[in-house]
Amino acid sequence: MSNHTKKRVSIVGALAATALLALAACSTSGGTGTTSTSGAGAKIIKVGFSQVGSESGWRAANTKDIQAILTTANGFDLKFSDAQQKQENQIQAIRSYIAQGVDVIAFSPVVESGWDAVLQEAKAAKIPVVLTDRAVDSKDTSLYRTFLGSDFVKEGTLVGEWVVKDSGDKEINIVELQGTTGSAPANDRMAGFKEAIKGHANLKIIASQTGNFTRSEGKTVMEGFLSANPKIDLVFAHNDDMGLGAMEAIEAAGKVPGKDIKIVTIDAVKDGMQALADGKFNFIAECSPLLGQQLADVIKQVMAGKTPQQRIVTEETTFTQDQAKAALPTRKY
Ligand code: GYE
Repeated sequence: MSNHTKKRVSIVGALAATALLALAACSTSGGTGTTSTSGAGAKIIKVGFSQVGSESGWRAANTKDIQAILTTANGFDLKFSDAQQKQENQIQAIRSYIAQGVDVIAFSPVVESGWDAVLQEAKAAKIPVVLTDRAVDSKDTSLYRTFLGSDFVKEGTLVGEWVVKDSGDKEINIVELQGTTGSAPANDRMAGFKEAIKGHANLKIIASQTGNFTRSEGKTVMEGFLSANPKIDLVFAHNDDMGLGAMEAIEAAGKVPGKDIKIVTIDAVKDGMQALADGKFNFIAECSPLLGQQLADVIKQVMAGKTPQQRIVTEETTFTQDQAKAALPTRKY
């Protein structure tokens, strides 16, 4: 976490002119660069990418960005697979990339634990691995070259701090819709949020359950929370999609989301930002899915025999209802 954040990737339009600007703005020298530095005739890099699934608006934007940047024109041959939120599918995909002899394997691990064996196999085959978006808990950090993605603890903390400020000394009953059990963002967001509200006895988490980062499960879990608890003041959802599901459940129960029951979330994808601008959500901590350019840069560094930073943290912000209204028109995802 000591490393400074890299420049936000969304600025890079992947056109030659902007690539030049981006290179000029880059603080490191001799960069392996963004797009066209490899030039014509350079070897195409075979990348095997195992995606978590298609569980959320965040994931859809992340997939789109990676596929738009790791193109043949940019020097990549991308092999992409969707694991449908199942670790066994990811392990199978990684083994198949090893068998195919790709140059680099990149993946976003659905859960944190249980990767050592397959990562050892990649290491034995001398195929470098890049973690994007989510972390693994392997003690042996030589099993991957870098981990690029957000600081999930910080996201949870930012949401918790907003709740502390917004609540004052009112008694607030909180329900928590957790992300996929065992995933880095669920573990870290929960930890950051709890730490932020610690010591505020008026803020109570009265129920927590996973909604697996999906809108439909978020809705079902919220329906259960509503029927079991007469007084719910606030929902902390680990992502926008589950918050949107909760919003539907609250409306169906005849209550007003954003007023009777406040909703705070993480991601800031379009639908979440719209709900915030409409006053149905109350606060969002941003988590950027635009990791494609950083991934492309890191892979080119690795292929050039360079050592990327061990941890690359994405830069992000937070949104109130007014800030969402202002940001929505120019939002990219
Ligand atoms: O917040 C959620 C998605 O890993 C950061 O996964 C990602 C999370 C994101 O399903 O919407």
